Amino acid sequence: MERTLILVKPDAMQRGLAFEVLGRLERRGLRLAGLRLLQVDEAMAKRHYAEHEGKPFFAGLVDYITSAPIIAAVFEGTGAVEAARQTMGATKPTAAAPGTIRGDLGLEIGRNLVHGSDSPQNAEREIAIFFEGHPVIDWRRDTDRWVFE
Ligand code: IDP
Ligand code: MG
Repeated sequence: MERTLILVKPDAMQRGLAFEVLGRLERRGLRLAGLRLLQVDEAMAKRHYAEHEGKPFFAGLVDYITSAPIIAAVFEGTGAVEAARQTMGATKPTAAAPGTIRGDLGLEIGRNLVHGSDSPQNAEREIAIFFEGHPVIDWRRDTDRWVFE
């Protein structure tokens, strides 16, 4: 089953939207397999966002993601990466479709509430960063057959 790494970013934590974000992904049908509340430090932020190192927004991005505790979650399901990104909406909230997390709840690109992996390969890389030494649980829901064909 495909897995994706979701982060509830500090703005969503500060605004009391953590379970609004997670709930939308859960209601989509994705199965929660891992969950952590943690404070990201600079080293972890730089490792996670390595592809953006050198870009003008990189320093601000590291400040943002380290500014408050976050929730890291692993969700799994058919096409989990694409499904989660669709439910999240476009990176820039004012370009994100209504009905998406970012389109309904955000305005600014640097305050866009949620992270989701952009490929199954990156999901595995990111899960290794955020769940090293922490359980990701392999389980079956009784309702799986009503969600997965
Ligand atoms: P994604 O989160 O939709 O995958 P990426 O392009 O991977 O988008 O960028 C990672 C994060 O960096 C974004 O979610 C956003 O928080 C931040 N970011 C991206 N571009 C900008 C920018 O132009 N200004 C400020 N922050 C940005
Ligand atoms: Mg990205």
